[in-house]
Amino acid sequence: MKFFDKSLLAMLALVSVSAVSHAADFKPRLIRFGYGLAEDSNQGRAVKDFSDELAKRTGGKMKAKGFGNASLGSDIQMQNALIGGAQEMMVGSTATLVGIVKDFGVYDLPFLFNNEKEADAVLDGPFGQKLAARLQEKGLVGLVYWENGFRNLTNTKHPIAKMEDMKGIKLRVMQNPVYIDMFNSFGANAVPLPFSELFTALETGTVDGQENPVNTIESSKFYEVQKFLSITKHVYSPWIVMASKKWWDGLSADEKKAIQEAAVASRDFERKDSRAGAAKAVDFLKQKGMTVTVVSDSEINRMREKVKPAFDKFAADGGAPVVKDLQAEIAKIRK
Ligand code: TK8
Repeated sequence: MKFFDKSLLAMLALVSVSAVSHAADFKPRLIRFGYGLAEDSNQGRAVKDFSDELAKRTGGKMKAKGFGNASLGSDIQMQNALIGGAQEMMVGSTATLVGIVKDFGVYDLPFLFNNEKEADAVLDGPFGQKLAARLQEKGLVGLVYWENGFRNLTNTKHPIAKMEDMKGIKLRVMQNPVYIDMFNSFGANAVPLPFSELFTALETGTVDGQENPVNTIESSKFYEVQKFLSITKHVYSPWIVMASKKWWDGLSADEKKAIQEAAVASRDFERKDSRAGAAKAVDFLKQKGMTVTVVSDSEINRMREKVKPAFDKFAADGGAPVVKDLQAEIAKIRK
């Protein structure tokens, strides 16, 4: 009996030692994951999904807590908090990264992608990965791209069916020169503002309109303060999930792997969720009283022509190589 006890103990000890030596290296960690949209949005649901996926992979040791509604700050404020190491993770528009890596403006050039499939291929392929990797030297780790989506216009003044209808509309755009040039060239008065100030700006009439994917127009309740929706799909807008490089460098290899895997899983979840939501959003917005105008292909082509100088300006400002790379990549995908 005594012998049995001892050998059992020894065996247990051996088992537990080997279990420890094979166990992945996870520390208990709380990740503050900030985002700009409502909790009940495609962005909020995907942050929740990331958090579940990460807990699953780390036996609950690594926890990501979502902070929605820009409660940790606007996209740009959060980028800076990540760089400084005061916040661990965020998701936001690639468009707001132009102050850090100017070439991110390339995704904002209008009418680049014909559909989501092309966007996925570019973003997940070598082009998107190479551009994301350039954030590292600036203190950010770009993990995956999520879908924000094709952007459409809303305003309070009148239906917009053609470029001329934008004349004089005070239109909030993201803080990004490509957007400013694009909408000014269409005849609108582009007003750059952080997303976190947008609802109030629309409500108080500081601006007449804005442009965002239909999912966001729904989840941010812009239908409460906007009457007219025009389907223009002028830009396919990506979101990018990022981590603070300062923080990332202190993680074990296992921890990094778990985050990367959870990020990829959340990306697949988010794209499905966003696409399902976008398919239903226009009907929802009509029910809420919005007047919807589908801008014709011939009017879109006129906009495409009109906006060429904005393309040329981006290229002349040092963007030429990245535009060329992206166009070559798109051409490859279309073949
Ligand atoms: C949310 C923003 C938003 C973007 C915008 O923080 O600013 O209009 O489309 O999704 O990143």
